[in-house]
Amino acid sequence: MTQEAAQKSKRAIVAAVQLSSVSDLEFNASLAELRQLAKTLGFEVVATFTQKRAGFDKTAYFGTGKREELRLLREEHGAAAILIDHEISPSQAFNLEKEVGGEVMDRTMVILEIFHRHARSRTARAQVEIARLGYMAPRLREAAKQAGPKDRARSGTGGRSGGESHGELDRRKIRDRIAELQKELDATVVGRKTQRSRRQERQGLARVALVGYTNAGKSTLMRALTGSEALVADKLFATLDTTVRALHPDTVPRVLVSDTVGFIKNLPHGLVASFKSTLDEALEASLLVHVVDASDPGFERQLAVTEEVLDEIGAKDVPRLLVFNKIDKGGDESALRARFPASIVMSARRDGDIAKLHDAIAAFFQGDLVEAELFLPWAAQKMRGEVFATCKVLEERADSEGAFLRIRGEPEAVKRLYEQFGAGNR
Ligand SMILES: Nc1nc2c(ncn2[C@@H]2O[C@H](COP(=O)(O)OP(=O)(O)O)[C@@H](O)[C@H]2O)c(=O)[nH]1
Ligand SMILES: [Mg+2]
Repeated sequence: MTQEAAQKSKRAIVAAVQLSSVSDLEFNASLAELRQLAKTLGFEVVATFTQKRAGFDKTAYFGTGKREELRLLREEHGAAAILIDHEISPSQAFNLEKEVGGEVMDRTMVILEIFHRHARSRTARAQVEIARLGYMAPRLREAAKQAGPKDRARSGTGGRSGGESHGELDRRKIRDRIAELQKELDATVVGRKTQRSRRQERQGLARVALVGYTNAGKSTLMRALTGSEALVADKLFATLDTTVRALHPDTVPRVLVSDTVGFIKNLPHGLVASFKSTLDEALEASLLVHVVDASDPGFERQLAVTEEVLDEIGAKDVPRLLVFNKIDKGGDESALRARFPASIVMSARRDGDIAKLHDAIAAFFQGDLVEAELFLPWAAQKMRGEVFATCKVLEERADSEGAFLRIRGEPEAVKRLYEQFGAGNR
């Protein structure tokens, strides 16, 4: 419904009421996430506007004086949209829009719009459309009510649902359409059984999907891994299109990388099913690169939730590569390496790290990992870090002179270590 082209580089203000029960930390994290989501939709966030309040204003979410302030701020920045960090009622949105101007979108609408653009499979598209229609229905009702009985020509708040007319007719159409989609979904439950074979069929194609929470750095890594930086700079919307690109520099076999929506910390309850459906594409990958923001204090919970949901949608047996990103910003590098020895701890800001990730992905598909036996004398124990960082340690024994390690890794890395510490050098 929304015209993507029309939203190109639209300026937006992110706005929210902070209730007294909500800590600054929680409030700011949610705002940061909404800014990130807005960026995903192609908005340029020009300001953040907040008010502390005991409750939301029933009429228009913000209090009277604040509404006027927001109107001035919007005009000052020439912002086309106000993004509210809560789900607000149709009448609140309508009234706020009337006073402040521009288009008011609440958190739910922003997320639905992102899901809509990412839903690829038939199931996902049906699932997301049901959620969108369910969200739209009361808003159309409100718009029809506001327009009055005589003028029902304009419906849909803010003109974002262009094309709809005659509130009542629309409502009936929506009901019918939801029923139709639901039927389609029920039918595809059977189709799910064939999903496994579809996956096997595509296994010939080397496909990687990046999964993980919003803001973990998936899109950044996607760009770095596929060398599409220039393309993105030129074309603001590049990340919104079906993002499937080949690993760069080229590999044999050619590996295709795709980006996913990303888990959302503050996901409205009504959107859980549609979110999961957008992860469908993860099922078609032969490798899931699970990106975790190592600098986020809540990363452990996020990691666990991601794994749980992936299991739930049937991706349990898709191999994973765990990547702790943003280590330049924070996080305990050695603790992570010790706890997750098979993971990659890195920063998207370091070219060398990107190369390492690129090679690890390529190696997965090349299946050319080699094994070797090393002997690290006690005097060379400081090399342990490198061994664990570049290879998987399959076995480890120690004696009075040092440690004996059986490792598996990329030929290059193994060769380098073997030349120095090959068991024969003992
Ligand atoms: N410091 C630091 N910032 C990063 C790193 N990777 C990504 N970012 C930043 O984190 C933010 C979110 O990245 P993005 O790729 O959009 O995350 P996505 O939501 O997972 O796609 C952006 O501002 C990036 O520039 C990293 O390794 N270190
Ligand atoms: Mg992204």
